[in-house]
Amino acid sequence: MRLQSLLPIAFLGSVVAAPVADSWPFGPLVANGRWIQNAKGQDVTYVGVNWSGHGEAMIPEGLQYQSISKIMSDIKSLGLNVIRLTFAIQMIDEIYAKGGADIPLSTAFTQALGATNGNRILNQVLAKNPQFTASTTRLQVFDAIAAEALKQQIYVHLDNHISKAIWCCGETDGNAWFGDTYFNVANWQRGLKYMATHGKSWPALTSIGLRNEPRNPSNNAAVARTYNWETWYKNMIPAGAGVNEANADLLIFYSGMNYDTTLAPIPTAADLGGGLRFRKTDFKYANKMVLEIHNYQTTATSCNSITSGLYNGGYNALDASNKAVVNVMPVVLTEWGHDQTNAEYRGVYHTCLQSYLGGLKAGWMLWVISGSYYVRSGTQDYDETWALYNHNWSGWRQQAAAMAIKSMAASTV
Ligand SMILES: *[C@@H]1O[C@H](CO)[C@@H](O)[C@H](O)[C@H]1NC(C)=O
Ligand SMILES: CC(=O)N[C@H]1CO[C@H](CO)[C@@H](O)[C@@H]1O
Repeated sequence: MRLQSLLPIAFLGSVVAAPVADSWPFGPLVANGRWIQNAKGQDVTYVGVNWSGHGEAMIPEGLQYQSISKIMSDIKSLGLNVIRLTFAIQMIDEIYAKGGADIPLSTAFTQALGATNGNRILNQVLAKNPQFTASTTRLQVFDAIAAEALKQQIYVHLDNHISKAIWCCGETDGNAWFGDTYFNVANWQRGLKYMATHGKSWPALTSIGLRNEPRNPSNNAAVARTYNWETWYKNMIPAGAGVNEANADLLIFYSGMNYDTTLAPIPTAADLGGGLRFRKTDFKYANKMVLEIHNYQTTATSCNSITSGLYNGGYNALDASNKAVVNVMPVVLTEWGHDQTNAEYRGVYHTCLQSYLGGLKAGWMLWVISGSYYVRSGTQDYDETWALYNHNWSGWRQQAAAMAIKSMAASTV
């Protein structure tokens, strides 16, 4: 653990303030029954936002508009305690292809936005974040975010969002399922291990999601034939084992099928096909396993229809009183969200999740903080109406909606 590995530094009389197990984040975090807990045995409920870094530039969004420290303090001001920081496997593939060297920001922006715009955005990033230079690498930006997260005591949850760095997610984007056009399984496992290992230098990093929103690769018949729970198990289990081997401190998040809207057979250890059943006690790192679910039933008119679907789709894992539940585990809603420009923050969907998750004291991460994207689906400086931030990341898009998130955070933790 960190304390032990840092002892030699202390004996050498270093004045460097080294992270120790008795300081925040009091890690490593563990899964104990339905709770995530810190090393002091206290329950930790994640409440946070997505912050993507898996787009074409493979650089966390918004840095041309705002400094990392201000973004973090704005997140903190809402009472949020975690960022879901997304990355693309392509970034790690490129690092391997260059013998371990990552690409500098100048190249990354030019490749993603073209020479003129890439250079312009780079200069804006350097103006807002003067700790960087044109030769700072993408991974060094992730490092800087993780360092700021430590400073402001915000947990970092890394998420492998996609393989090829593009807007996610669709059934025909080539990233849908294990073995799909861009979803090379060996590269994926390698990339996860790389980030888990690299993240050992980020004390704020407490967990990692193996893969965002597995889904039916509907334009790829050969791969679509393997779209089932058996294949899910045969891929997710080795990937999680690899992460645990690379960095035993991390919680490992398992997302389900149909865009991670269902993990139905997992809590009850139902037959997955091929004689397989998910039993957490089969794994020596069972105390690192967490389930993650997404929900976007934004037009629901009844709260019951949302909560019964959530319960049967995986939230029953929280329910130790349910005799059918074999795997009692933490469940985190790592994505949900809605338009931030209208009154949806007062609607059925939002208020339902607020009361359900608040009642369960179960964690969540809102999609999304990003007021705009460097580029999304071919449009540069794309405006994100679902974002907490306004377009230029200078303030909340709608004050009342942001305050609804703040009160939801307060009522969940
Ligand atoms: C940022 O956006 C806000 C809200 O739309 C606007 O009032 C402000 O002038 C913008 N700031 C800059 C520097 O463009
Ligand atoms: C910051 C951000 O946009 N994060 C991701 C949150 O989830 C959605 C849906 O998968 C992604 O598209 C976003 O990129």
